[in-house]
Amino acid sequence: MLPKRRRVRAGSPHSAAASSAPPAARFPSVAIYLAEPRMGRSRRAFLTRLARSKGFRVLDAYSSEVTHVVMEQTSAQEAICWRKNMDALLSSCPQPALLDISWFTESMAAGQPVPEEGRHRLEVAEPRKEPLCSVTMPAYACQRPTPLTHHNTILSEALETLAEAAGFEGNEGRLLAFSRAASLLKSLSCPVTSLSQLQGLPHFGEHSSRVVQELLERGTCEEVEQVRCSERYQTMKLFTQVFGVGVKTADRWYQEGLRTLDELREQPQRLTQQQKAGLQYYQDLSTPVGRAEAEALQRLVEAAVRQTLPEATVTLTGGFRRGKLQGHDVDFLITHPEEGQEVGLLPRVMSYLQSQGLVLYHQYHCSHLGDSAYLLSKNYTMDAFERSFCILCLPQPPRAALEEPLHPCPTQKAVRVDLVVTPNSQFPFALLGWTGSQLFERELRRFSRREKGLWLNSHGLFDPGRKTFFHATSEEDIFRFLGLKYIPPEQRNA
Ligand code: DCP
Ligand code: MG
Repeated sequence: MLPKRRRVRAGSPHSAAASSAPPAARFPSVAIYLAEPRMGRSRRAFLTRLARSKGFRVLDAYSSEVTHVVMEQTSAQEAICWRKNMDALLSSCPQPALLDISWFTESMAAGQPVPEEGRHRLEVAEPRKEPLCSVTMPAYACQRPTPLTHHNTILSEALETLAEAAGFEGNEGRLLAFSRAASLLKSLSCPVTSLSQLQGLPHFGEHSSRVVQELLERGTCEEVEQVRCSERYQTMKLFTQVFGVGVKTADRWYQEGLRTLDELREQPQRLTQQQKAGLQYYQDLSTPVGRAEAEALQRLVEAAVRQTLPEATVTLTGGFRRGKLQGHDVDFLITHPEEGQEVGLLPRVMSYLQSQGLVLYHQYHCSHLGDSAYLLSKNYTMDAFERSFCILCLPQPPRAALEEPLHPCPTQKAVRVDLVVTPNSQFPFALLGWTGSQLFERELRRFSRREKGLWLNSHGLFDPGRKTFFHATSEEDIFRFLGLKYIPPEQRNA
């Protein structure tokens, strides 16, 4: 036993012996480090001795053993920054608790470590990792904004490949399931780095989760790679890219053993006029249309419309209205402020374009607007507007003389263009219906029917109970009728 005076000193915070030879720790799971910056050296030494005297383990140097960092007059932001710098010096990353001096003084008073409460912690909310919370992620794509560029491209593209492949097999359910999961990823405000972040999100079934997990762990997904390399997927993609060829036709050709475009060209008797044109201009039509080209085409169409009916307007819609920089075609809506004036407009516009030598191919469909079965149809492909599916010839600006002198410079490019004429009263519905994306439209119609009991298509919004149509003067009106927050076109890239 120590002499009396010595014993007092050993227990005293002023004891030199206390700092040089710390007593055995009473609380082995707690290793405190007192961070000096605001505390100052002498106060730190005093507090160290005090804590040790009460059986706490206080480390002189920051190391991976530290479990509790105590700071004084330090903001949470500074504390995290400090810990980051200190952790950078260590090989492992201990992430000790960052605590205010209040935890320390309360623990000293209690003679034991007190539970760490929120008021003790120097923590700022770090980017939330789990889960991304279904409350903020509504189930329908039309209820949430989806930007063009997002944080999860690799994941969404993989799921979209599986959706596309399912579509090639005619499996609509699977196509929708993968498309909805992909679309959800596009809506997230941060990159997914762990599968747990997707917990509770709608549309994330077992299969989509497995694909995401594999991509997160290995960087690739075997199933997706197999699909991408398969003869079936590649051939179906090739054939359905031909203007006028849908999944059913492509599948029939595939079943018959056809694999290349040359094989198709060898059998012209089996091709429609549209497919022949599609094959003839395949090279150009499979090259994406740029925004500048879409705008140049708009000027050509506007000039033709002005010649025919000066007050009529031409609106660029489809993917370009959603802000896309490229597209597979260019979609235009034509209308006139005075209802009825637009009737018979399209054949005259087409004649004018033809007289200018701009039409390589076109297929005209007359209006079925008088047919109410069309107007109430839930099938989009039956949209009843007067329209023309064309291949227009876009003159190419001449290149600089020195540019690629060995290659002849193309003077024109074939571009797929859809011209659709709508009566003014249906214009907001047509605009909403033709702006897309395709999944956004599908979800909007599903939401209307399921959640609101209303039927929406590109002609109008119908209340089957009251047997009345809603009158809208803008897209905003339609969102309002449906009780939806307005989503601008550039956020409809579902
Ligand atoms: N549309 C639809 N359902 C379909 C086809 C089209 O709802 N089955 C709508 C939504 C599309 C718009 O018409 O966005 C135009 O069709 P496109 O096929 O031209 O699609 P995008 O313009 O969106 O894509 P891209 O940029 O490839 O042309
Ligand atoms: Mg388009």
